Amino acid sequence: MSPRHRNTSLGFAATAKQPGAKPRRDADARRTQDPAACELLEEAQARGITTAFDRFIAQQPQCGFGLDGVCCRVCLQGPCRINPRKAGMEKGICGAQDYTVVARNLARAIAGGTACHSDHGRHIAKVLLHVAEGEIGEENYRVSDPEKLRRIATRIGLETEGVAVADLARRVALAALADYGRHTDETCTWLTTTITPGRQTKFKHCAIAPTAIDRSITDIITQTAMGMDADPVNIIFGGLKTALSDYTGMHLSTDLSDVLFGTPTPVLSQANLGVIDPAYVNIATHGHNPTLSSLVVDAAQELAGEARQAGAKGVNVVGICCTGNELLMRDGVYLASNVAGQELAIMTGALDAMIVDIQCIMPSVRAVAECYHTAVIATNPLVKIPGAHHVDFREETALATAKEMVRLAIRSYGKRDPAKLRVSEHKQDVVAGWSLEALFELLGRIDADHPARVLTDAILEGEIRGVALFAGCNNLKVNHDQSHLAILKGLLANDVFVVATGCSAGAAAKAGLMAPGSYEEYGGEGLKKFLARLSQAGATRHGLPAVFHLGSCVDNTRAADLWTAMARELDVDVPKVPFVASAPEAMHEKAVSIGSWVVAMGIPTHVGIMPQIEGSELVYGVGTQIAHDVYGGYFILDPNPTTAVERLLDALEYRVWKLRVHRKAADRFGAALTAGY
Ligand code: NFS
Ligand code: SF4
Repeated sequence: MSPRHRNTSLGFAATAKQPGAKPRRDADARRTQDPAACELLEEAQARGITTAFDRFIAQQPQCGFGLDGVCCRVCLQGPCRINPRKAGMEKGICGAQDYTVVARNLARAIAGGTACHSDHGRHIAKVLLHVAEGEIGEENYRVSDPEKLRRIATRIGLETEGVAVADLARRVALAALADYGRHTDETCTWLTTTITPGRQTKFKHCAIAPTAIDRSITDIITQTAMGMDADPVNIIFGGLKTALSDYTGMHLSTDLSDVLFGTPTPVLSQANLGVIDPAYVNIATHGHNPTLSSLVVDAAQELAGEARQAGAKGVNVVGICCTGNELLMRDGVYLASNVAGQELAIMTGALDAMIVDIQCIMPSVRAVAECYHTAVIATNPLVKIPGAHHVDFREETALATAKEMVRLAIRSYGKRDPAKLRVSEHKQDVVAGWSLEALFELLGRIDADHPARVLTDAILEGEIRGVALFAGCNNLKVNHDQSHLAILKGLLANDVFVVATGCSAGAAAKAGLMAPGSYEEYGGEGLKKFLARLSQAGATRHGLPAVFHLGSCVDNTRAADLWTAMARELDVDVPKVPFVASAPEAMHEKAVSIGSWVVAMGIPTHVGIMPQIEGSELVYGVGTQIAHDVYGGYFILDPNPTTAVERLLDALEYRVWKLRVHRKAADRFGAALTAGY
């Protein structure tokens, strides 16, 4: 078994305890790699404003039972804290053992993540349905990519010939909604129609193919209640079924967002807090759902004149977290920050409003805003923040409501305190917008009929070593962005083709790893050669980046489509594809559910923050070893970026070596490549 790690031993808290360590406030610079965040943490110190960075330290030491996942609060007899080494504490009051409690907590985290993503997907599907039925006016939403709509319809087996766009949109939306509440035994449509036949069989054999998203969430909560399942392996299988529902909800969310808002194409923009320009009325959209933020962008354009009357140059919309990624991908909207920097955006003193929708919004933004003029506006009935404005955002009146919020920001602009301006100079150019379609267009310059083959050929010929997906959050247990950047740079220098989503993409963007031409600085010789070939094979509007921005967290399914396409091209199942994933700073329950389905799909998955499973050798072993035997994917749990790079490269090398050996054998004996898992 791998050595155990405690994140706190790596974090700042432990450093501060060393003899002679500087007092905690002066050491804030060591909490982040981001130069803009560093400046604003100093500003916070000067103004006596508390941030998440401070509260992390105040929380130390965190409870060991919680860190190990052995604290059970499932029933009111608890909390029961399990300690196998202490007589009388080996079991909870009901007799639940460490492995049951750890597996239960893990499965419930997967349920939480799945609920978040699938709620987001359901919302998008309902908007599409209401657009198709004419209940929402054109000024609010419309089908922006009818071609993608047709491709999706064909994929899920709908007749498209001679069917009008609105009718097709209605049928596709209804098919998506059916994946939420089916009562029969068929597997979710968005799962079966997007994965390899090998994965379909595997999921059926393990009985983890979900029939309905909502059902699998209810099932796992039931399965993990007091007095229900005590078998950790059965609980984990239940968790994986829920995680595959997560995949389903995410995939349909990405698909239908592309239909409504357009499939991203390469676009030039900028990232980091320096995009907040004091000459403009600045509005940050923060959260996840593009239905709100995309309308704020429209409203901002329409009301630029009113902003000018108020003395500003116009309205500047910037993004935070995944709604920022959605806008960056489609409209080239500036990305201000990933999740850890959300409070810091307010401390520039030039943010006039922060409009939030769902997920990853720290309640503290309101408290920080109290020291400034920034209006915090919550918009979702499930997200109310005491003291913040609340505007009920409804799709039928979306544009009107968005305008109302932009006007509020313009009024707020007039209340700025010049003495509090702390504008940052730090920003980097970014070329984003790499939907799978855009990526395939790029690869298709070399082989238009087989874009995925361009990647697999380059891997088999040794030009590049494989593909890596970077995903996930920031986690204040470690230095902000440090692990993202260290592992990204390590893999790039070793010729790995890298795609990124979510806050990991944010880290790459802010650090210049998505700047046009940045591959020349960060890529190893092979990767440079590969990307230069692509670049020269067609007219490039913007230079290619080192790291390709695939979108928000729900867009991790774009990466899944990529490894599925590579598997098809190689004529193998996913566990043989040289593809790895890494979430260097996983934080949210959503990261737990994503990591779980990525592993079930057959991908070696690094996580740089120890999940709360160390209290059970059994559960730890299932995730890191048994998963490999069953699914081909497994977790690499390693908070050390240097060894993480080595282990990810090893995983790629092993797969490439195996492919080459099998290919030789297949050529020699005329056999198929698909033997094994
Ligand atoms: Ni993903 Fe995006 Fe960021 Fe983590 Fe939160 S914003 S959905 S959960 S923190 S990557
Ligand atoms: Fe304790 Fe069992 Fe209740 Fe959990 S379910 S709190 S272990 S009695």
